[in-house]
Amino acid sequence: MAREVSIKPYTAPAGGWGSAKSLATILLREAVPFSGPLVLQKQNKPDGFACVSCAWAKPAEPHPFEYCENGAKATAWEITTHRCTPEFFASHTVTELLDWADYDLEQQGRLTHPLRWDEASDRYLPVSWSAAFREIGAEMKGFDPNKVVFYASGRASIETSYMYALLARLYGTNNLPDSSNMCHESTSVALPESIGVPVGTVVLEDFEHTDCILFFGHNVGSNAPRMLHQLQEARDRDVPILTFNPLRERGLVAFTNPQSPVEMVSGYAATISTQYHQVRAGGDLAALLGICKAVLAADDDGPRRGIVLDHAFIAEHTSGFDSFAAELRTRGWDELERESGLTRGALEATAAVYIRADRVIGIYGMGLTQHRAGVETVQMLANLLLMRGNMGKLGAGICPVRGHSNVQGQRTVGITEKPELLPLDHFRKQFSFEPPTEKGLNTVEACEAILAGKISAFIGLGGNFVRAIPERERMEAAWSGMRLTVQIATKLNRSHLVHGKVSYVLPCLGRIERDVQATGKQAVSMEDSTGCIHGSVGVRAPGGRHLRSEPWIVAEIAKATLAPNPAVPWDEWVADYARIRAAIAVTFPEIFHDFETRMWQPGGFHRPIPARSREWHTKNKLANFITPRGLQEDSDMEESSDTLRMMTLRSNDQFNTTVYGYDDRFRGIKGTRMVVLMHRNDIAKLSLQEGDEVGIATAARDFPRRMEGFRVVAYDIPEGCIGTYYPEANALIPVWHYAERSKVPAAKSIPVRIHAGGSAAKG
Ligand SMILES: Nc1nc2c(c(=O)[nH]1)N[C@H]1C(S)=C(S)[C@@H](COP(=O)(O)OP(=O)(O)OC[C@H]3O[C@@H](n4cnc5c(=O)[nH]c(N)nc54)[C@H](O)[C@@H]3O)O[C@H]1N2
Ligand SMILES: Nc1nc2c(c(=O)[nH]1)N[C@H]1C(S)=C(S)[C@@H](COP(=O)(O)OP(=O)(O)OC[C@H]3O[C@@H](n4cnc5c(=O)[nH]c(N)nc54)[C@H](O)[C@@H]3O)O[C@H]1N2
Ligand SMILES: [Mo]
Repeated sequence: MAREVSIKPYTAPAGGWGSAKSLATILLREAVPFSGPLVLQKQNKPDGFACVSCAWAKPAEPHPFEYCENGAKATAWEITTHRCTPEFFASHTVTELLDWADYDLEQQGRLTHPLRWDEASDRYLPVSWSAAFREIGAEMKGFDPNKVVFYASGRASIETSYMYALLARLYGTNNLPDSSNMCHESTSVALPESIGVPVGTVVLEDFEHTDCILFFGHNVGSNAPRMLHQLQEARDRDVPILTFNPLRERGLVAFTNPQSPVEMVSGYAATISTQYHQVRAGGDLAALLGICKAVLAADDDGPRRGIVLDHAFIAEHTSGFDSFAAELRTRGWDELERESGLTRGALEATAAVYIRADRVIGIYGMGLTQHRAGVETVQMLANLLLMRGNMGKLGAGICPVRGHSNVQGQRTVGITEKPELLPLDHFRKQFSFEPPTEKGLNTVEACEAILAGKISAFIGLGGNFVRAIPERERMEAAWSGMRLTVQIATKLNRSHLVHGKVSYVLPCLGRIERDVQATGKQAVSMEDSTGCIHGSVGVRAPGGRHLRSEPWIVAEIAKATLAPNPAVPWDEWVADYARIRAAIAVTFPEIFHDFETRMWQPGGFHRPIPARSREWHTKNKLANFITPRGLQEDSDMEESSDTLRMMTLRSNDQFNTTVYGYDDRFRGIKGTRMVVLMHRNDIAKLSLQEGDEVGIATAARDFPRRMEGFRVVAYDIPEGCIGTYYPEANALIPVWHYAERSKVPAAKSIPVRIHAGGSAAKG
């Protein structure tokens, strides 16, 4: 399909009329009938469904339209009237579909039938549910449990996730990688050491009391737009927002609330960021260290000597301050300026605002976690907050912005490769079995094991694994070495087409659809980015009569695979999801006691976060200042004067690997995703022109990967940094290029070289 490409700067605010128009386009594209908007009114409401897009918190008293442009797009994507039927599969071989773009695959609409790959015709053919489970069970019985991978993408409910994790453990493995291994695992490793919790400490109420917000590496306007309401309200109270992002993201510059008629008509736009620092990709560790250094210097000397730091808090609640302070004093500004790409003056300006505020929130996203030093960088943000006691008080704290709508909840109820995080004793007692204690594979380790030919089967609870991970070509080639692949999904994607010798695609209900089981209509639950757990009920008729709920599919795989265990009542659980919740409450009583009633409280209920009340569940029972070993990024690759640091980004028109369309409105890019955002000086240095097509090659020894067909776009981005879109550019990331301590692929700084004269590639 030829698309018109247009690239020009976008100057309108985030939200506003652009948002309204974009939504109308998608409703039309998904052929969602007039009732679509009625469905949207139930989005994020106490009696409705939790949005299937991002994990941002839902207020107890929702706005009449508690959804954003991108949440509405995600809804339209799920309730689409397009269907991907057996007729479609009859007319295309799998090999043929491998040439299709991600957009075109998902645009076929909802999967309608369980499918089995037929080797003779190279097609997916419909299969009955019972035959599918019989065959999957027979295959599964023959494998070594540690050679099976149970992947989960962060969308499935708490109930499904609990069952899925239990299935893997009853089967005998902790191989439970999930999308958070590519996302906030850096947070889950960093924060337990710093403050004794694996999740953020901030809840919505804190936004009403904060007097300063630090905002690192998250594109709120596209990826958690409902948070713009909290940011706008804070700005109405004159709260400064200090932003660190290599790109000037529209949503962080200005916002018009599309649900405010006055703002829409008057063209009013709130200024979001009061300081905007275009930090170098991967430069946040140095930037944060510089801010900490300036805060310490203000306490050492000057008019506020001795009163800048919260000395009482540091003495009573923390450990490691002295060696941290010594480190700050040793670091030279030259080094910090070079690594962060920011001036000492800029970092001191942030410190000056920070020290005037009493209640500070630090927010961050993938710009911090997807780096070699992702864990250390998150810990440095915690250090900065701890210096002035900005933990465990109203209006202050740390706020990782989680990705998928239930990714945090999945980890809470057992989807993790790390058995030490679980109450194994409870599992033993509750289900009379010995849970495996050997650490399982996370996402990167699963990739390595698949590449090494060590994995027999891959089960996917949602997601699009081969598109989301690094090093696509090599991974895809290794994939077919697996004996069995099973994908539980709503729409066709590439991970279904690159398949094992025996392969099934099992179509499931989405969260927006009514789920009726033996005892009637069922509800499910999710945990949002602020540790708040709430119910969700589907409101729409199922997209097809062969679709089944995720709990049912998981239970059927379990029954077909495992020896019967009367302590695990799969059928009773499926008949009434309240029984799954009752089991969850037995396994995790501190978090889920009275689950059934509390999930329907307005706004849901909060899991306990001890750091909120200055209880530190760390090894030494104190909050810890953690000093990083070094400031350099990417010691694993060839960074030199002729390399550029590539960040892989999301557009405003995608949800992860789901491409809704080819426009990135806020960045002024229309009709293509094969672009490379570059500073003008870098374009000139390489004797290129805007609009040229170039190739990009990874700068790593023994990794001769080059991709062609990127169109040069001059952009407001620091010199030496470039931006491309995820997932297109994933082929350029080596599997071994990850955050050292969390194994999150370092997708935000890949050293690369640009070559002129690439030929056109598919967009
Ligand atoms: N509509 C929509 N919503 C989504 C998603 C989606 O794809 N579409 N995905 C969901 C998921 S799973 C997740 S994890 C989140 C992702 O949401 P984000 O955390 O926003 O992730 P990205 O879009 O990858 O972009 C990260 C931002 O970090 C900036 N950045 C890149 N490198 C650096 C750096 O080195 N330092 C700093 N300070 N900034 C940097 C980029 O310019 C960009 O603005 O959103 C969730 N919500
Ligand atoms: N280079 C680079 N790579 C990245 C990132 C990056 O920023 N840069 N980001 C990383 C991050 S943060 C994440 S979270 C991962 C995302 O990785 P994944 O979570 O694996 O990928 P998604 O694109 O979210 O998965 C989309 C598919 O999920 C299925 N699906 C949708 N809804 C449902 C449902 O309700 N049930 C079921 N069973 N299936 C459903 C559909 O079939 C759809 O095609 O990618 C990571 N990869
Ligand atoms: Mo994510």
